[in-house]
Amino acid sequence: MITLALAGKPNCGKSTFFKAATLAEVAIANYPFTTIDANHGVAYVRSVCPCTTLGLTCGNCQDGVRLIPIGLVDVAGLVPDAHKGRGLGNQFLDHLREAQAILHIVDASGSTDTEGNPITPGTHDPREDMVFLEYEMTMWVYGILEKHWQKVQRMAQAKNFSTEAAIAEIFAGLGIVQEHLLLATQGMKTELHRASQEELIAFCGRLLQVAKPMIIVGNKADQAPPDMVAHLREKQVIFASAAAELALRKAATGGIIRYIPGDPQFTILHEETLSPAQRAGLAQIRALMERINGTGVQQALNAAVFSLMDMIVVYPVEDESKFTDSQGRILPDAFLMKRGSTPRDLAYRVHTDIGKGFLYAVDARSRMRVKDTHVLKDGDIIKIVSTRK
Ligand SMILES: Nc1nc2c(ncn2[C@@H]2O[C@H](COP(=O)(O)OP(=O)(O)O)[C@@H](O)[C@H]2O)c(=O)[nH]1
Ligand SMILES: [Mg+2]
Repeated sequence: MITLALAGKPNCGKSTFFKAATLAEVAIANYPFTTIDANHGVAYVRSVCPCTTLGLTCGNCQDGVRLIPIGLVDVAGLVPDAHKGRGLGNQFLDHLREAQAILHIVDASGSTDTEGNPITPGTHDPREDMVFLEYEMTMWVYGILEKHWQKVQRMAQAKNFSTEAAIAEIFAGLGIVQEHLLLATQGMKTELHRASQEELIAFCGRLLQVAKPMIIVGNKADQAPPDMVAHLREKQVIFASAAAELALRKAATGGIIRYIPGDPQFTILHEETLSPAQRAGLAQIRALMERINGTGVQQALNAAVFSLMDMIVVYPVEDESKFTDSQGRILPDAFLMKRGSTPRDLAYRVHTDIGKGFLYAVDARSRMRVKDTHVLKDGDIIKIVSTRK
């Protein structure tokens, strides 16, 4: 499963975001418990279910909104010098290992200092936090590399020694592969094993950019001063209010409103049952949603998976005429796959054996066979024909 990490300094709203994102209204069959432990949960990306355009009711979506599970990690707050072991530094960095991409939560209201202590709203510039998080992460990676560096340099004297391969091995636990290293060394003037400390640190920064891509979420948008909003917009920040999303998901679970995560607005179901305080709270949230087009929580999750990681959704089926699995369930699975994936990749994703026995695939919509070099599109419904079951 794809996993995203919520990173940031203390009190920027990571846990609120985590709670909101993992509070599912519907327990989806395979994932009845959305919170695995205090820091690990199941969140969802939102997609359009193909069943509606096929004139079917699949039972796996809510009015055509398909929620596809992803893992979410609420990471310990990061403070300056975490890479030197300050605060919960090590725990922070351990959590990052598990994630393929990062949502950096910043406090867009500017009401917390660098260490996360409350201060007068609007007095801290969250752009500083963006620089500092990148620095801490880079120095952490560099710290790991530095420990092995002398050995790498010694070994580089030998023939046929690949510095890239050695570094890939050092970082294997971080999910860093050779491809990331090739991207990070592109354009380097010096051979990697001869790089200066400065060059190595820069290399570590690039390595992180490719191996752990990041988007910035400007949380507490409900209290963000307009000038800060303008500055953050220039940095492609996605604005959000985790607190608003949490309130809406709770209200939806309680039957007070109709709201599917990611909707630009909500509908009050029983106006007469609301207390004046509830009514005022919902009115504030409504106004915020008009300003930022929703609460931003689902938008951030979707942006991370579909834009940053460039994933698509593919639906494997066994009966291509009925769009079902062998038990008659319509569109039972929705898989997130890297854009550029082929039917053979999908076969392996369903099961290694099915991948090994892959013969060909059928596009369920057109009922046509597709080549195994065919590039899957978002929303494809595919039957795999394999010699193995
Ligand atoms: N105004 C506002 N406050 C928020 C929002 N999200 C979180 N908070 C508050 O920020 C404080 C810290 O939140 P928490 O989730 O514990 O932050 P963490 O330390 O990053 O996990 C709490 O008082 C939250 O209620 C938001 O969207 N708007
Ligand atoms: Mg927290």
